[in-house]
Amino acid sequence: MTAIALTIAGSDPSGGAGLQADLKTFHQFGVYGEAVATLITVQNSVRVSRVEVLAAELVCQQIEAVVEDMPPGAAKTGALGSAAIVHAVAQAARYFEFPLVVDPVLFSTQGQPLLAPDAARLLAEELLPLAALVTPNIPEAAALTGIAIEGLDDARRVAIRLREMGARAVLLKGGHLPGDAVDLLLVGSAWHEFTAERIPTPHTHGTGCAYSAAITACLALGMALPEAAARAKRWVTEAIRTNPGLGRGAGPLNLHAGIL
Ligand code: PXL
Repeated sequence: MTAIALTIAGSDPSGGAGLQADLKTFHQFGVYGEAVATLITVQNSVRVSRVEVLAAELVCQQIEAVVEDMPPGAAKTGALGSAAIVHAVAQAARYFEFPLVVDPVLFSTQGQPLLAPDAARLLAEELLPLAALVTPNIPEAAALTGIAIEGLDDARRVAIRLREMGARAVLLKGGHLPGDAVDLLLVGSAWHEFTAERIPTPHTHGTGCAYSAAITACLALGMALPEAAARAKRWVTEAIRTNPGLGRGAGPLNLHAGIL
């Protein structure tokens, strides 16, 4: 049977992040990809110059259209743009019969807001309790919980807090901390740790998108969460290591990297 994965995310016309990165990642894992657009960005590897958020009701209709006809085996959210879209996605997700990965995108790689400030609180309240997995990086986890993260001990406390806020599992990505990129996965009361050496490169545009999309693809293929996350981490590390060096700023990963 064909495995299907759905992304609900923003458009990055440079193809390195957002729904374009998600679709390429699904494809690379041999999974058929569906994409619901939430917002359109104008950006390249140097700057984001415009963000146009779509009407929540248009997002809602897109979700209904694909889910009723070709329901995915797993779905993910990326940039959601507005409180109205967060609410609409949460309303739809109550009826999902497949796991939802929530990548709580707050900012673009260059730091432009991709979610309105009032919407971050709504995301925590309405979407986290529906998430099979939430995948924040350090700044996102700190913003969602209000807890500063200076090292792995803080990170563990924050992961526990995000579970208390309703996510069934938490993958806290430690790439913003100094040293190796250590990611903590908390599933139930079980901890898993994924460590990769830091790769010195400016070309990390869309890393979070590709990582959460790879996990979503693996879930659609029927893998359990720890295996899905471990595989996705190996793949995204290889994708950063072999990045094609495109663009004058923060360029994309190698989304053609082999599955390890
Ligand atoms: O990587 C976060 C992200 C998500 N969605 C869109 C983006 C970015 C980063 O630039 O452009 C559309």
